[in-house]
Amino acid sequence: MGTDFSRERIVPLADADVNITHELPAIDAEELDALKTIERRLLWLSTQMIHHANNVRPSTDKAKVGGHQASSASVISIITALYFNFLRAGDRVSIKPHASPAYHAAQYLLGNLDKDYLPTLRQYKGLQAYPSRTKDPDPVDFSTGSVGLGAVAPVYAALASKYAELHWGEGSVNSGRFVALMGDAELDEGNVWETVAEEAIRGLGNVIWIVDLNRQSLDRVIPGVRADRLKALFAGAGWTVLEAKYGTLLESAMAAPGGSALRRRIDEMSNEEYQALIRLKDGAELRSRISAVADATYRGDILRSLKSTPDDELRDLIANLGGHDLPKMIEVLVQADAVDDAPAVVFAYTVKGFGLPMAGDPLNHSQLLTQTQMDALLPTLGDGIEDVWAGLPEGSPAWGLAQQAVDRLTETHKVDTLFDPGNLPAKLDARHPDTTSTQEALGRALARLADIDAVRDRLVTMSPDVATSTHLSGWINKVGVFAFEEGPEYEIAGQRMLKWHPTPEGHHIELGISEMNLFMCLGQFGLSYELTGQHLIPIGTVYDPFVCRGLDALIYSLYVGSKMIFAGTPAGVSLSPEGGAHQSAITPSIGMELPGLLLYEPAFATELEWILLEAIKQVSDREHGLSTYLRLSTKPVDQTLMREPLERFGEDDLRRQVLAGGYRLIDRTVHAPDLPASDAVNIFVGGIMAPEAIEAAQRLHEEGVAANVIVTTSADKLFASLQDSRRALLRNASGTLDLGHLETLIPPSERRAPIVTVQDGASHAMSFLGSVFGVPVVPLGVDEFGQSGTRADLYAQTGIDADEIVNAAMLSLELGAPLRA
Ligand SMILES: Cc1ncc(C[n+]2csc(CCOP(=O)(O)OP(=O)(O)O)c2C)c(N)n1
Ligand SMILES: [Mg+2]
Repeated sequence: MGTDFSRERIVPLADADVNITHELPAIDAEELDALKTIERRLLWLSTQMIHHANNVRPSTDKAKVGGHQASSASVISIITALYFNFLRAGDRVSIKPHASPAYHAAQYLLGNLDKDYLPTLRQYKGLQAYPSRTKDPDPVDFSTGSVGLGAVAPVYAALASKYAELHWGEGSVNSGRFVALMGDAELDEGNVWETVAEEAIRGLGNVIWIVDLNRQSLDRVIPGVRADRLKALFAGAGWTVLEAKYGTLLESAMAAPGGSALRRRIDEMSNEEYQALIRLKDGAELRSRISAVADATYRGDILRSLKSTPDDELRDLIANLGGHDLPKMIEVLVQADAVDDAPAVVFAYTVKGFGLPMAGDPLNHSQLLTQTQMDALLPTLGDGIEDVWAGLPEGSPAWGLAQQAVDRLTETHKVDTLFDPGNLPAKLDARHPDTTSTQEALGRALARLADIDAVRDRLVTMSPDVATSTHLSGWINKVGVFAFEEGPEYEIAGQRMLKWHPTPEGHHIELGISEMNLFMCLGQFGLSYELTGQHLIPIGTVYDPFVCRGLDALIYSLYVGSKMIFAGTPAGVSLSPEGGAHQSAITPSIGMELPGLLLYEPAFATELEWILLEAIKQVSDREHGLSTYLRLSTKPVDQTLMREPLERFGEDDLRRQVLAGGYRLIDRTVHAPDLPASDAVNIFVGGIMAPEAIEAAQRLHEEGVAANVIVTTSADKLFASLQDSRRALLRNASGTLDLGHLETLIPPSERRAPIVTVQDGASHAMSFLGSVFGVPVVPLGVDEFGQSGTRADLYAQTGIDADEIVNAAMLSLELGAPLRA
């Protein structure tokens, strides 16, 4: 099993010596017996849940149901130790995806899950395939499923908890320790290491990771030396590394005469050899294989250490790993808990499928026991039960232990601090110059919010090393940078002087350049209300093209129901000379298509302010509110272009329209009343391309074409309101045909007009607009990988400048001619 790492090498780092001064827990024989009864019942129930779903429940569509008996079996002892001994109220736990049946079985024994749910694994509205905080019937703290993501989520939740405690004092949160039980192959995912190495979490003491080190993934037994390398990586990143390698039985054999040879032999053998050995049924053969070493003294010592173990007990001895040994697991968890100046990781050595006939089989990941095997298992695991779904017999010692766990886990510390959007000003009215960008406007809007105590209080910004280049300096100067302890103050000379002074009172979290970490952190801060009781409103900034680098974490965060705000900036090709690698094209679709997320792409500072205030309101509505993605730009835009529509509509109405997805900035009936409606064109323009669309419309008017310019602040909202009304029609045949906000944007008299869409993003994103009215659409946008250049160069190259908009309008009229004839 690879070379053993001595404690000395793993634990004491320069500054992280684990000084364990507390008493290790003494578990008496009675308690251990009761725990073992629970362990057996959990193994039975989780195996039975999967068996029932696959082999008993009628299959209606002949599809594979699936479930992972071996993965669950691997962590039964760890889950027993956690829920029936270690955990207490306020602890938040992430459970590896494939152990969902084991988790639900534990919740059943703790009275948090109705018995009726046990036969519903992977059934519609039943127990979900992987733990889900939004869909499972019992309480799940962290959803898992995409390996690696659920594993790191508790780290950022722990950071949110610590942030809240440092701002509002000890006892201000209802959360305790943050624990992740993860599969060892999850450590293959890069996002795990991005988190492990993240400076912002260094010193976070309330995090415990437990790695289920069964040395098997989906396809294979993982090569042996890996575990050592992994431990060294954690230690190098400042984590405290602990292990539960051997169980108490094996440890006492290793302490007996000849025992050091036995330890050496097991330590040095490959994972593959170890897995093969523990699958041997014949004890005599196992003895001869384990002692098959060339050196006679070495061989003699191994045999001596095993002398008192009869053949029929030898396999249990050799397979007695720490992760299946309750006293060992409880001991190591208490040690991990004592580490309060660094995250702790426990390597719990296990056998995949432990306790089942498939234990250690290299191909057991998706294996299922047969009915015959289940029948044979029941007498050994079922403790005489007749009902396969039976819980613990009332009054039994195991039942008593479960009741104690229920008492320990019952939350009594209530914290409920939801931000009241009534604290928001009706408007921000930050002072913006006549020409400014939406990115600068965000910076100024946040700096205004920093002056309002009740709002600043709940806001926390975060950025992966791009805070200054996304214009957060003004905000940071007012609210400070967050750190667990006060750091030195220095100034950064830049566009404007930036004070960089980390303190526990700061409101900006600076992350390393990891967009994964940004979206994981945003996601968990966006659940702080649910996980800690303290409502935090996270606002992130990230270069728009790099939203894609954190995309999986963004999707995860939305999947788990987080409510956050972020700005992707600068977006598109408008950052011009900064080049192709920094240009984003497909992000509008990401913003439009992800559930739970609203995409806004404003053109003007005033729009940005309204949208930001709305976004804060949205995240304060924990039931129905959505997250908001602001796709922004560094392009300077003439703000006076918005004056006329502001006057025409009045502030309230224009604001309503901006939030609903768009407004008519150029209205042919106002700006070209004499031109015939029969030849009208509707130009839908995404945010910052408004000036080009306005110029094109003016030229079209001169050429006798009645063009409208609809500034599309949110193609997402336009599509969503259309979808809502279509869905209502589909589901309730008596509804009326309604185009959502498009109903008022395009009056019936203009619905035959062809459409041009233009956006500093992929042309496809807004092209759906043609189908709404059944008219031709000529979509303009960024459909190629870019290069450096002036804005004019790049707009001309990609075909989104005023010339191309005029051409596209003429083409659309031609295409639409037969329709109008
Ligand atoms: C991101 C992602 N990639 C691939 C998978 C498919 N997958 C499911 S489990 C698994 C192996 C997991 O091994 P490990 O974490 O060691 O868990 P074990 O089953 O051994 O408990 C893989 C590759 C997944 N769920 N998520
Ligand atoms: Mg594994």
